[in-house]
Amino acid sequence: MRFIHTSDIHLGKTYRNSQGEAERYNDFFTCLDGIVADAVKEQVDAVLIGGDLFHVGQILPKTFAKTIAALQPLKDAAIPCIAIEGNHDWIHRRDSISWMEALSQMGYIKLLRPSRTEDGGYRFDRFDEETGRGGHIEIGGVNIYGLGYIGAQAGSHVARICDAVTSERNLLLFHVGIWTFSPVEIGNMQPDESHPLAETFNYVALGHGHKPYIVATPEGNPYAYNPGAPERVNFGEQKYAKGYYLVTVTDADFSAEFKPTTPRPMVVATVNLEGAGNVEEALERFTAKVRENLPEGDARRPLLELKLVGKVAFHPFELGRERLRIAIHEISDPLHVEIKNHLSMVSHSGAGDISRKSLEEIENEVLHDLIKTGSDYQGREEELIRLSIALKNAVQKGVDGDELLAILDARRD
Ligand SMILES: [Mn+2]
Repeated sequence: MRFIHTSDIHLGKTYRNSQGEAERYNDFFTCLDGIVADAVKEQVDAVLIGGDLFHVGQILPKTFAKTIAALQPLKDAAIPCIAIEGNHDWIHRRDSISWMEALSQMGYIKLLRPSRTEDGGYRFDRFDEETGRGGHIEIGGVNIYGLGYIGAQAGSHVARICDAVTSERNLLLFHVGIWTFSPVEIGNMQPDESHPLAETFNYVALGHGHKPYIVATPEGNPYAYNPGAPERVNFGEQKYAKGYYLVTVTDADFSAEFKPTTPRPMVVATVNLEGAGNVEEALERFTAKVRENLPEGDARRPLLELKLVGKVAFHPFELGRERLRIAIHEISDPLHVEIKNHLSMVSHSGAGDISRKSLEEIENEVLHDLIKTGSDYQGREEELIRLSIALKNAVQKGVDGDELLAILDARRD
């Protein structure tokens, strides 16, 4: 029995209101197309998706149509695609059917989701092809159980999950991160909480963190595999290995081979303009730094995130976004650029005393003054400033409402 284990495809993700919006939107489908083509070529027995097939719960109709087109070759080749919901696919409205459920009812995926018993236990009902529902399916002698995303308390559910499984040669699809491996802030569990899964499951197919990793028991037996996102979803993922696992099962042995994918080039660079005397000099240094960071040997237009730091002798506002964009386009043709201007100005106040105030410091002071005028907020200024800035950064990146709510939820007691 052989299967592909992938996760966190994030279909529907793009940079809104960016000139590269349409091309970036297609990247994630191209990535899925490649994995599907490999599955058909390798004639695997199943494709497993560990959650976050979609970037948001409410997708555009065209995203749904393109997903069906991407999954069609699997359906034609009779390769079952088994999926769970991630935090990004979660739909909160109980009265409407989710896109994932629709895909399952239409036979494009087999969406696994457990039921709960009255006393809080788990029940994995056999998957029903007619309704497209269930929590367990057997393929080639491997018992596949699907759990999806169960939130921040995942670790405390492990015993109940294992109690619900009595079969042999078991695999669990679980959208959760393991601390020490996963840089995701929300929805992780401790390794100690996770290790007991190895007693019931031969292979835990993880999703959630976009960086690949393998978790082993304290005795050194690997049992949980996170393939990461096969495309670079967010800035910060430029150094992660990108790919999926091709897993071969022989008796009770699950052997996972990491197969690399080809994500779009992503560059994150800090440009230090310390001491630049005027805007022309700063632009020259900026252009040189960008040039040396541009990827080579890849014809695809890169994604750039550039952070400007240092004390300069002119007003940082002179280096506006448009001016920087023009400078970049003289040497490169990026698909999308994000610029973080953290420049501060050398100011001469008093008798030769050089003091500086960065944009960040000014922002902090303004927020501090605003927040402390509310008596309910007094004493919590630092926490609320951090939250405000996290939300501002997220809004500037164009993240969706669901993710903004997740940032707020994570800070809530
Ligand atoms: Mn994800």
